[in-house]
Amino acid sequence: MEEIHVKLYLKGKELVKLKRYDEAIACFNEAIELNPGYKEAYNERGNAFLIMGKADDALGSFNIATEIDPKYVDGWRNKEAVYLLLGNYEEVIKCSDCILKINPYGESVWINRGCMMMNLQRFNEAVECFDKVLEINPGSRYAMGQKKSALSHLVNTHAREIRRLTKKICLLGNPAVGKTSLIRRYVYDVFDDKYITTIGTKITKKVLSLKYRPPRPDIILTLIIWDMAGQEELENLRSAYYQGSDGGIFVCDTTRKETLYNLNSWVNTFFKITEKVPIVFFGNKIDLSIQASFGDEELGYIAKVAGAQHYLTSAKTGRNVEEAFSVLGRMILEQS
Ligand SMILES: Nc1nc2c(ncn2[C@@H]2O[C@H](COP(=O)(O)OP(=O)(O)O)[C@@H](O)[C@H]2O)c(=O)[nH]1
Ligand SMILES: [Mg+2]
Repeated sequence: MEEIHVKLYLKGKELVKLKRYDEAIACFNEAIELNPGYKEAYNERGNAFLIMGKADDALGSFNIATEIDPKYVDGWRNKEAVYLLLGNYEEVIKCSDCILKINPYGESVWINRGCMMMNLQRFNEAVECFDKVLEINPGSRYAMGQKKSALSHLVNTHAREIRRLTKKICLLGNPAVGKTSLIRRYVYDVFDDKYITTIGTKITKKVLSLKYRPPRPDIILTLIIWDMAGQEELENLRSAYYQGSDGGIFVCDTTRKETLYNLNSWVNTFFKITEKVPIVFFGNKIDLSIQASFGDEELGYIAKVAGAQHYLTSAKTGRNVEEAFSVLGRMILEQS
């Protein structure tokens, strides 16, 4: 016979699957009332809050879970994910420290920590992390590549003045316009798959090296690209997702006119959360020109009204993808 609090916990998990988050949270609350030390219930309640976009409440739940059991790795992982979502990278590192205290041989934890150090431009520490990975798994090509890249950053710093910047951009637009495909086309360096399941968001990075004529220093720009994993419809999640963005890419599908007309409403909700940051419009799937329902002129008009540049792109053939992303990168730099 399962105890009542366990039953409530399992029911809560089922309700989360059905996207009935409020009811799920009520179940977890009841389970916690019956068993105040129920760390798993706190953890799942945190996940439910997170899916609803309530990052602070989620953090509160995960905090209690790790207070109940400081060796509760799932709780630390989720806390790490919230901080990543909020862009608080220092706290992300603190969480990974705690996870590594519990399990010093977690290869993926060291990899993530190394990537985070790269983003914070703490290249010495990044090298240490990738060395750890190589200690655990001497054959890791990924770690070898990352270590080499961290070392080259260290060497280059001494050779010539370089500015390093990290900027966050979001891709927005109706479901199925090609946001995920565009990112995949543009970025090969998958930053961290782990976070998809927890927060419905995928984060990838692309490092751009921009050369300028001296005395202007060259710039190494790390774009952290945020992609919603099919959660576009979740209003609450969006504000957490948009927070702290330095630029936005608004994507429509040239074979579906309604996706063009929706661009403005995506821009409006975005600018409610962020400051006025640079934006670019992509008219994607241009390879399907036979099925096109609008073209450059219409996209150009709507972009102009919003004060954005525009590109016709194809994630399938790669047409204009690199250029369009780079233009946004340069626009962000002009502003910083
Ligand atoms: N022909 C063509 N298909 C595309 C292009 N970009 C995306 N797709 C397809 O459109 C569908 C939705 O793409 P996805 O990237 O998941 O869209 P998202 O929901 O905006 O992230 C998938 O079947 C893709 O293969 C493109 O440029 N050309
Ligand atoms: Mg997608």
